[in-house]
Amino acid sequence: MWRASILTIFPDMFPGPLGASLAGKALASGAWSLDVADIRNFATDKHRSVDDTPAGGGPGMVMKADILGRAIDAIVPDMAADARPRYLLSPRGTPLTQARIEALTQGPGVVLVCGRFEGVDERVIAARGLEEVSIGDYVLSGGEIAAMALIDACVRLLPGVMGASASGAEESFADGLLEYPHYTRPQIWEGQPIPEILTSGDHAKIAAWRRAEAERLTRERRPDLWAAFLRHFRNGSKAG
Ligand code: 6GU
Repeated sequence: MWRASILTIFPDMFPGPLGASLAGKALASGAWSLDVADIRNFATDKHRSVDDTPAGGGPGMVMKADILGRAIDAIVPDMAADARPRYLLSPRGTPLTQARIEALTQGPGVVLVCGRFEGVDERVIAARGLEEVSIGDYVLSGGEIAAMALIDACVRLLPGVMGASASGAEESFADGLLEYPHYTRPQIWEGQPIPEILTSGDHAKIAAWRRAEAERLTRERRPDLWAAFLRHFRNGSKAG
């Protein structure tokens, strides 16, 4: 079973939204499993402190290598036997993409360390092989919400979770484009009709219209994706 292990100083935040909706149903039905460890349980002083002032001075606090190291060792007792990648959620990380999410769902799961404070002692990141990943170019107060976003993106791709809605194939990013616009009844809403072509019954024309709209939206909203699309899917080795 696909297993997500979370290390956090806010264990009460989980499962949170992952206990509801699609991910929650999949969790209840055994499509994936979640375990959450409280990093504070691995502190040794009477105040159970997990952070300390930064070496060299400066603002904020740094998560201690000894405490986090022990927490990781408890959750992953045999690193050689546990093939799950170990991620540190951090705005400093490399960006999470749909391709990375898809690759993760092909494996046995993931270990997620939620950073807090100004950062995590660099030595434990290196010694426990933590790969830093980010969910976007903005700063969250901690990695917990980012961890939930990562897990949600993975779980919906697990076998059986999306069921009949064989979506995957047509959604945003699947072919490097944003999704085309959607419409449903009523036929006219606030004076605006559904685009005529969608009610024409001509499936080839509908597919061509959707493709053109997906390309237009990608060009207008995401010039970065559009450039990558032109490189990969037109001039590159992959087929269109
Ligand atoms: Cl993964 N963590 C935090 N704390 N902030 C973020 C982030 C992660 N991704 C974007 N901002």
